[in-house]
Amino acid sequence: MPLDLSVQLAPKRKRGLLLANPVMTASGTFGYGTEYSQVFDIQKLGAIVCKGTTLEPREGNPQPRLYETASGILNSIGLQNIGVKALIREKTPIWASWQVPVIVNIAGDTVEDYAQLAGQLDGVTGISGIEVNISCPNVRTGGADFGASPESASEVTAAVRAATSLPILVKLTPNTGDIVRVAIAVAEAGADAISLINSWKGMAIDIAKRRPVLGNIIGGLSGPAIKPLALSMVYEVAGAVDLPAIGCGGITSASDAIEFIMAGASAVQVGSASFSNPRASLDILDGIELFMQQEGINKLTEIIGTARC
Ligand code: RRO
Repeated sequence: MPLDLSVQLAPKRKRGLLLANPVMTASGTFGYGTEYSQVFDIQKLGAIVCKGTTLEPREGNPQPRLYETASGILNSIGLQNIGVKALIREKTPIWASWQVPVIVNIAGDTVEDYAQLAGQLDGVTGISGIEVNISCPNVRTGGADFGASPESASEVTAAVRAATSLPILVKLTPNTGDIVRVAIAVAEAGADAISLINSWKGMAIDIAKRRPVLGNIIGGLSGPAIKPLALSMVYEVAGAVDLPAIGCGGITSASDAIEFIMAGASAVQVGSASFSNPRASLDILDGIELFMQQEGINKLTEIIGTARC
């Protein structure tokens, strides 16, 4: 019997967001998908989430913007992106010919920015969903500020909900007092699924220069260093909210991905791992299939949340 790895990420929406498998790429680590299509067959993935997109193009933060840490990576890209108009003009016609669904990650300075972005993307062929980024640690205005409180997270989600009929994922920040309360607020405001987590605030200092390493001083930490932290947040959020959770944070192997799924995630996003192994997402998918074969599991949904106590 062929394995069924499919997952539904927007069960409450008419059009839904059905993925052939649970392996997605994390925003900001996979460009627009086109870059990696030269490297492996990206059509096999569950979904691709593109780089955070703003109303206007952005050049990003001063260099250096990346720094490797123990089991992790600090970034302060600062939302460098081509802007929504170029994205619609140049990228969506390519995505429209793909089998793999593409989800557009959006970020704004104001609630109105998010609503405008969602409105412009609504109905564009080649876009299967929107991921609302209320968790970028590297911008002066907006970003993680919106994800820090249930009230502002709810306001952004409601504005996006009102502006589009596309499925909405909301990506949460760990840099908040109570991520569960934020998750409940965005669920009530109309999110279809919750992605968690974005990077943790972090920094490094060059002791010879006696200066911060990153041009922006503080950045976001991702990679294996944050995996146990992300996993516990996914466990808690999945237990508190009746929406699909999408686990993200240091997933490098199939067993990492399966841990998140057993904690309650319906899907996973592979981020930093693609930097050291561009095929990491596909390797993880292959590993999940192998695990299912070895364990006699026919449907991936059978193992979602099975480690919950
Ligand atoms: O561009 C970035 O610096 C960035 C973004 Br938008 C984000 O959501 N998460 C992150 O770690 N970096």
